[in-house]
Formats: sequence, C-alpha cells, structure tokens
Amino acid sequence: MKNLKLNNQNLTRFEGEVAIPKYNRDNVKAGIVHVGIGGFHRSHEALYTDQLLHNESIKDWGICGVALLDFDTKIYNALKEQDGLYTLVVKELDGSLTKRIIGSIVEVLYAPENPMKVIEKMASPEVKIISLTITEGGYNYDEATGEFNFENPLIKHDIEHKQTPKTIFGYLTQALKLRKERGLKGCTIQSCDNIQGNGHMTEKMLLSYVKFAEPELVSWIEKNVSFPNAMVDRITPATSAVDISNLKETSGIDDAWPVVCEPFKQWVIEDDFIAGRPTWENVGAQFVENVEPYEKMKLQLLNAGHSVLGILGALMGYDTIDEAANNPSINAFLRAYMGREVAPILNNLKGVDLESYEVSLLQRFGNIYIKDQIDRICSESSAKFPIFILPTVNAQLKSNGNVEHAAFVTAAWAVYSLGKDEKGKALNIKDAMKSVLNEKAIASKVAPIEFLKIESIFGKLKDSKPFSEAFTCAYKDIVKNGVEKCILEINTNRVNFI
Ligand code: CS2
Repeated sequence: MKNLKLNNQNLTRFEGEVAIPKYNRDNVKAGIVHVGIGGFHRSHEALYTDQLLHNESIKDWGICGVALLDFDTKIYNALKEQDGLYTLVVKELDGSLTKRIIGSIVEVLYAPENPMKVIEKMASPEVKIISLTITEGGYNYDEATGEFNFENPLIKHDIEHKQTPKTIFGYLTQALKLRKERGLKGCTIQSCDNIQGNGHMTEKMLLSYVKFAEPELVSWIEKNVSFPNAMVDRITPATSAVDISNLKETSGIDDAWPVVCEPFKQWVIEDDFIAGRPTWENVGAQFVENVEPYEKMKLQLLNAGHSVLGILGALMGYDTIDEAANNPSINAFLRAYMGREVAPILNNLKGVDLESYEVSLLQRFGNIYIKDQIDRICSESSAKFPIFILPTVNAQLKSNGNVEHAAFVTAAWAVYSLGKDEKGKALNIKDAMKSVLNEKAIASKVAPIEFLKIESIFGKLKDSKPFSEAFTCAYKDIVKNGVEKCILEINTNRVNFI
C-alpha cells in the first residue's frame, strides 16, 4: 500500500490494513473535553471511548482534545491536520503489532492560541465531563505544606489575567463561572493522572484556587461539580521516530504522531458523575464505590517499581526499562522492595491476588518489545517520588517497619541528580526542579543529608532517624561501590537474613 496521509478523507482507504472507526464521526458530539492529549490519554480513555462509539446509538460522548501548554503545538498541529485521527499500535507480548485507527477525538483546540474558545467549550451545555491528564506536577501541590502552591508564577498570572489563563486552574474556574452565570448545570471533572485520590486532589487544589480567585463560586462548585477518583493504567512509552516510520512501511499510514503501548490496560473509576457518563463498563472499565485500594496498589507497586528501575537503571547506563528489569540484581532488589516494603502496607484489596499482581508487573516491566524509555520514567521525579515512593516510606516508618530499599533508591536519585551515570555519560534529566536537585546533590557530596532537605519533596523526612541513616549509608555506599555491587550485597544479605 502506498503512503497516505491519515485524515478523514483517506480513512476508508486503510480498511483491511488496520481496524478503523466504523461509526459516522460527523454525527458524534463532544460530551467530554479532555485536557492533555499526549500518549497516555490516546492509549487509554480515547481508546475506551472509541470502542464505545462503535455502538451507533451513542453519539454524545465524543472527545474535544485540548492542548493546554505552549509546547503542545506539535501534538495540536499533528491531530488537527489528521482531523483528530491517529493510530494506536499495541505491541503484543510476542512482538507482533495490533493497529487501530482511533476516531473518538472529534475536535482539537490549542489553548494558548484562543483561551476563550477553550473556556467556552468547557462551559458549553453538551459537555458533561472535563477529564485531565496534566501530569503529577500539574496539580500544583506543595508537599511541604500539603497545600496549593500560590507562589507558582503561572498561578499568579492566572489570578491577574482571568480571561487569558495559562494553568488548568484558571481555565476550569472561568468555565465553571460561566456555567454558574448562565444558569447551566455543573459537570464532572475527572482526573486521569497517577495520584493517590486524584479526584480529591483535583477538588482540593481547584477549591483552594477558587477560594482566592473567585470566592463567590465556591459553594456553586461544591453543589454542582463532582470529582471521581480513578486508577488508570497502561504503559505508554514515548513514540519514537522508528515507530512512525515502521507504521508507514508496514501499513502505508502516514501518521505524524501515532501512539504505541503495551497490551494490558485497566481503568477503575468511582461512579460519581454528576452530569451522567458514558457506559465505559461495557468496554472493560470497572466502576467501584471506593477506588483507594486499587490506586494505592498501582501507584506504590507499578509506578514506584518504574521509578526504582528507572533510577537504578539510569545510573547503571541502561536506556530502557526492560533492560533494567531483566538485570537479575535489579530484578531481585525490586521484588524485595515490593514484598518487604510495599505489600505489608497495602490492605483492603478484596479479590486481588497481590502476589500474582506483582508477578504480572515484573513481566510487563520486562517486556522487551515495549522499550519504555528510562528518560521518560525518570522525568519529573520530583513530582513522582512524593506520590509513588514516599507514602510507602511514611507508612513503614509509622510502624517501625522496613525502609532500606526505599532509602537506597532515594540515595540513588541523589547521585543521579549529579547528572552523570556510573560510566561518566551525561544523563538527560528533565525535571521542573532540576537546578535545585542538582544544587542539593552537589551539597550531598559533603553531607548526604542535604538532599533530604528539599522540603517541597521530602517534607520532614530528614528528621526521621531510621530513614536518614539508611539514606546516608546507602549514599556513601553507592558513591564508593556503584549501584550493582551495593544491590548485590543487599540482595545477598536479604537471602541470608530470610
Ligand atoms: C510511569 C507511568 O510516568 C511514570 O513514571 O510509571 O507513566 C506508567 O507507565 C503508567 O502509569 C502506566 O499505567
């Protein structure tokens, strides 16, 4: 097949080659506004919704995708030129590829170009859900105070320029204000980010902002907006140039930004949608009363597991997660972390076999076809550690439990923040707090504890004797002996100890 640009006009030409949307996209209205149209949204919510839209009687649940940030121009342009269409490529366990063109994103908007258009869209009566993937850092939460961070210059900007906001808080506030002024119904704001109690977090952060910026809107939001918590899961690496050219070569699809992902997917959601919702349960999502145990399990085993593999693997010079996961010493270290430090603090997991969940995670991490980038996993670790790793540490400390592995990974992160791997190669660190991390990492060379003094990440953790001692000891050990030797020793001691 000849290379053809992916768009509405050419869509049926791909039939037979890959699965294509079989519903009439012209009839589908956007009942969902989704902010953050990166890989994860497109491998997850947009796919579930695409599957649902194949039921021709469902026409009100298309997605309007919003690119919120300045640097989202690229994805906006790609999707706009393709009429919202893109290819989802599932890398199966045997290395084969299952491809499907997704049609659920029926509209795309670029917020920096026309903020009012996005606000109007969010306020429009047919929109019932505003869903978000704005990353862990996007919630503007300060670990040290436990509160909304009003020091963020972008937040200050939004307070002063209400019609031209830059953050999600400015957008949501103005949209909800319009809904109230126009006597319209409220809507659901649904977080799809990896945060414990992501709905509660969204609600708390939004209300903090609104209390300050538009205080008279608070009680309306409390009555008219719901914030369900949800656990979301599907490993979705960054799309590589090779993925794009493979798609062209093998299926003739010229797609500027396809999405690649693993076969596994899971979505567990609290059923709290004030303005109605799609029947996602018909396409594999689970609706439950309380999602907390599932969230904890996923964040503290999968996401934390990723960070463990990412940080240790980066220092050892690996590029992808499967390489780290298939290194026997890292693998044994991670299993011990999961079994000794995380599993004991997880509870209420009715119907879940934790041991087989852990085994399945190790298989997913080790999948050699996924090639998830260590750089992606280590990016924004300053926002990830407090959510993925530190809740386990704090829970363990409360019961005088084990923190050795978590302290070791934190110490490895301090060494990582110096900017070089153990072979002397520069690390590609992407983190909003990169310069603070580096400054503290340098200070740690003299006194390791300095790294733990970053309160917006670690809170008061430096005051915990067991943790700071384990951290200091691990830091010195890593600098002296390198990660692999240290973990070999930890693994051996563990075996002897057991
Ligand atoms: C990863 C997640 O960003 C990360 O550090 O752990 O993106 C992870 O791949 C997804 O949450 C999987 O569901």
